[in-house]
Amino acid sequence: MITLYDFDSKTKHPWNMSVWKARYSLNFKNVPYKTIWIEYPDIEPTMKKLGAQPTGLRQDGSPLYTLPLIPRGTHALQAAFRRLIESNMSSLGLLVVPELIRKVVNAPSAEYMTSHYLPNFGISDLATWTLSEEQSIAEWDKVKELLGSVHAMMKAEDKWIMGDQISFADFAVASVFETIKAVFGKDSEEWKRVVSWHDGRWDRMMTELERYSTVY
Ligand SMILES: N[C@@H](CCC(=O)N[C@@H](CS)C(=O)NCC(=O)O)C(=O)O
Repeated sequence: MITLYDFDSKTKHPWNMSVWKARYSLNFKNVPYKTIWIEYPDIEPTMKKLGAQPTGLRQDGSPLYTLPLIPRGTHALQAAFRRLIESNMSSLGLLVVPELIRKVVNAPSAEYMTSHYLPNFGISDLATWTLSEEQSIAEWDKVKELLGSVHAMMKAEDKWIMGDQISFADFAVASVFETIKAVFGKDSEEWKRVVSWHDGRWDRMMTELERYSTVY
């Protein structure tokens, strides 16, 4: 049986968009798997023990080990689409990372994210840091713009990015929504606003995808 390594949290609900893509794919393909929950500082030792390779390099040149962990090939088109989404995630990062640290993740991951992620956003002290109303609107606008670029690639009647055909690209987009939902909550203003964007396309998509979002 496949083991899917995911990030643990206080909510005991998966929040990480990278891992959500893998979960959606496994559920969609009906591949049996079991989730194992770990903390950020445990990724590297766990992967080394399993003999898994690092997925990239940190800025200082040292190897970077990341989740999800289950080796898998991906079609070039899907990979390009995923890169489009991921290369434009800095606004979402600024909106969600501080909230993840404050509310969602457990202490070991909160510490890890504080030292490894917050400096990328220029945040030195989360206790005193807040995002102004104006900044928040501007950052959400950028997230909307990114999703709008996906919406613009699709015809109004298309249910999925490839038209009638569901694909990994849909899971990559839905995973972004899963992170927003996990961080702000499904009753939050933030969630209700984002799923209503682009004529309710995302609300329909997330409702359709509920059947592939079970956490095993
Ligand atoms: N290319 C990978 C990227 C995965 C990735 O960047 N994971 C991050 C969390 S979003 C991670 O595990 N980071 C570990 C760290 O920062 O030490 C994918 O999307 O599958």
